[in-house]
Amino acid sequence: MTITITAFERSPDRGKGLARDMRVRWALEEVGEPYDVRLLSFKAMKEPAHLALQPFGQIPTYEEGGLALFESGAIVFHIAERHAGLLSADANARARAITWMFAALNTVEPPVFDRALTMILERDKPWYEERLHALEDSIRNRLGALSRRLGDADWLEGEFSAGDLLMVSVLLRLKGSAILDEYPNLSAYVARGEARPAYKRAFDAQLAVFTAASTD
Ligand code: GTB
Repeated sequence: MTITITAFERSPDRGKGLARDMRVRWALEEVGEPYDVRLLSFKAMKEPAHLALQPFGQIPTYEEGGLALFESGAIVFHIAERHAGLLSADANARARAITWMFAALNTVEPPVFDRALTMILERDKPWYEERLHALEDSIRNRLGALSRRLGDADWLEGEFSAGDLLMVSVLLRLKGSAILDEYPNLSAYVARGEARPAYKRAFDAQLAVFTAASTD
């Protein structure tokens, strides 16, 4: 059954791989599933055809036969459940990896994403510096705990899992920032994720979309 996902026709990140289709592409590459991509303009994302798939008018979505999913975390979980390679066969190890998936999206991503949004949307506001510092404090709080837990391990729970895939995807938003550099083991963790062949294939595929759109 052909898998089709949606992505930005022209990603505002200019191909840096920060949009959330990247984590879905990466998961599909990890498990070796081919996929098609339907590219959407911002306008098309708000039209009924897409809203029927994604009620909030966002990317990514995932379609396979009669199944249509939205929410990148749910999509990665679905892929990990259906295919070997992202969740252990051992029930406890699997449950721990799923816990890290939730931790990535519910505990670490919110302040990381809010910081990025604040830097884009609130730079001219009188509260900008104060809000940025508060968000950076929250991020440090999360990264400090994550760094202590990871220690010198390669991955969060033994083998690479969907938990690592989502955690690295979230941390990548901080790449190049002084904050991530404060935690050398997390910087190395992110670099290990990026060095995975599946990550590179996914990254190149989304970059090719941006490059093609730029030469139109
Ligand atoms: N919780 C949902 C999920 O995980 O799937 C959130 C999906 C979401 O935020 N989608 C964004 C979107 O469609 C794209 S990824 N936005 C358009 C809209 O809401 O109208 C978020 C994103 C956007 C842009 C960048 N960037 O330019 O760097 C990075 C990430």
